[in-house]
Amino acid sequence: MLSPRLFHKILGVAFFLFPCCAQGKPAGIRPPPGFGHLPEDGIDEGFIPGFLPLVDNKMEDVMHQLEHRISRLEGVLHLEKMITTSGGKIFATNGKRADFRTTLKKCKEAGGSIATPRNAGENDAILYFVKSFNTYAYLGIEESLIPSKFQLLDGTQLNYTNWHLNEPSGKGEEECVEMYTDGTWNDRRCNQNRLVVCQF
Ligand code: MAN
Ligand code: CA
Repeated sequence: MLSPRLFHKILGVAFFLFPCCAQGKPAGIRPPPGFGHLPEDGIDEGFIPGFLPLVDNKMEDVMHQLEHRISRLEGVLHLEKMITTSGGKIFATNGKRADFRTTLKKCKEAGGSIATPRNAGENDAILYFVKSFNTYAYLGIEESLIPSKFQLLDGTQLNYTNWHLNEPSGKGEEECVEMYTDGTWNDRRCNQNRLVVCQF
């Protein structure tokens, strides 16, 4: 999983390389006094024609270096089966088990949320971890106030489901949802230890 430390390291590098952005100012390097042109109001803002392309090239260089570094880090995380992607989402696991509440907390602490499949592709991405760790995983889905009616954690309706045959079966007794090793879902009590899978 992309740990907060790693994330902060990447941010740290970015802010180190772009100190201007860390202070919320637009990127740019001011040329020395006397080299600027005069804008409409006649006040010298210190612009040198032909200077910005140099800055742009440097920026592009730095961006490529960052992209290359991030893609190598992603390579390591893929190799270790800690991340996988689907669409724009990154799914990640720390390979550990936790109950539902602890999983929510762990994912939030890492800057993400519990894995919530919104389509078959995302379901497969989560299934990849469930299979490789041979451990069921809780999903970001819960029973609503209406027994056997499940919803996303923000209360919105499910547009995609993959229930196992004859599930959900708990009728108010099983408020969480776990993914089986075939990718199908079962409603289940929230106190089991399941693989922690987050999305970012
Ligand atoms: C157990 C639990 C239930 C599940 C049934 C299926 O009792 O995992 O959630 O519905 O098995 O037989
Ligand atoms: Ca069930």
